[in-house]
Amino acid sequence: MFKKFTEKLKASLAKTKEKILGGLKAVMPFGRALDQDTIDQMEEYLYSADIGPATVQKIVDEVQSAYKDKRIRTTDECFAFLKETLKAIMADSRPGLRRASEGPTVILVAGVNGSGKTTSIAKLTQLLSRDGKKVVLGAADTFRAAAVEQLSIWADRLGAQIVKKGQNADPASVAFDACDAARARAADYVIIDTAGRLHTQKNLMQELEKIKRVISQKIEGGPHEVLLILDANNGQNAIEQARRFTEAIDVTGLFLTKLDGTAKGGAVIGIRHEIAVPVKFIGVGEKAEDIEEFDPDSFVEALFS
Ligand SMILES: Nc1nc2c(ncn2[C@@H]2O[C@H](COP(=O)(O)OP(=O)(O)O)[C@@H](O)[C@H]2O)c(=O)[nH]1
Ligand SMILES: [Mg+2]
Repeated sequence: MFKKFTEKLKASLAKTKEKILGGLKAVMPFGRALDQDTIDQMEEYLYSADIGPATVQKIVDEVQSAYKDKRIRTTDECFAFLKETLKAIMADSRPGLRRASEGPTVILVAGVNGSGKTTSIAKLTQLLSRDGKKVVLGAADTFRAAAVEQLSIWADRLGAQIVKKGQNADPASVAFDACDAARARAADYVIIDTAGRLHTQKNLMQELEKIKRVISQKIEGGPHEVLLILDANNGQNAIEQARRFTEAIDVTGLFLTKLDGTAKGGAVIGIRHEIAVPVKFIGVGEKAEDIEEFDPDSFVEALFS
C-alpha cells in the first residue's frame, strides 16, 4: 500500500540531512581514528540539531560505551554505529493506520493552527482512495468559513464525500453526521477535521473530548485513530508540543508535516525516543501525494545516504 525509501523522501530531507550529516562530517571527518575529543565535539554538535537533549544524551552514551569497549575505533565506524543507534532508538513495531474490525474506521485529526491538519487529511484521503477505499470527510473545523471551504475543495478534487454545516455549527454535531453518512454509504474511512487548538485551551480540549464521545456513540471503537499533526519547523518545540498534547488527550498517532521545508527534521528522532505514541506519517510537500508512511530505517538511510 505504501512506498518506502523513495527519492522523494531523500529530496525532502535534504535540508535536515545537510544540518545533521553535513555538520557531523565537519566535526568528525571520515577516515580518522576516533578519539575522546572528537566524541565531545560530536556531542556538542548534536545538541544544535533539534534532536532534543535527552535523546542526544542517549545517543552519546551509546557511542561512549562502544568507544570504551573498542567496538568503534574510527570515525567511519562511528558513523555506521550512529546510523544503527538511530534506527534502534526510532524502531517501532506499530506502523500503519489502525482499522475498525468492522464498519467505518474513524480518524480524528487535531493540532495547533496551521500545523497542516487539513492538508494532511487531503493526503490521507488520496492515499486511501488510491487503495480503493471509500472516504467520508467531516468538516468539523467550523470556526472559520474558509476552513470548511478549504476541505470542500480538497473533497471535490479527490472525489471524496464531505459532510459540512454552517460556520460556528457544533463540531461534535458535524462529526455525528459524518459518522451517520459513512454508515449509510458503507464508507471505509471517516476523517474528521478540527479547528486548531493549544493543549492549554481547556474549553477547546473539552470540545475535542466531546467530539470523541459522540463518535464512540455512533461507531463502535471510534475514533480508531486520533492523529496529532505537528509542524516539523518547530524543531524541539514540536517534541514539547507532542508531549503536552498526548498528556491532555488520548493521541494514537503522530503526523509530522513540512519536513520538506525545514532543517529541523532531527526533531523526529527526539519525538520517537521521548514520546510513546508512534509517528505514522510524514508530510513532504503541499500536494496531496506528498505523504510518506513513516519508516525509521528509511528515514535514517535517507539522512545518511
Ligand atoms: N511544504 C509543506 N507545506 C505544508 C505541508 N503540510 C501543510 N503545508 C502547508 O501549511 C499550511 C497550513 O496547512 P493547513 O492544512 O491549512 O493547516 P491547518 O490549519 O492545520 O489545517 C498550508 O499552506 C499548507 O499548504 C507539508 O508537508 N509541506
Ligand atoms: Mg485546517
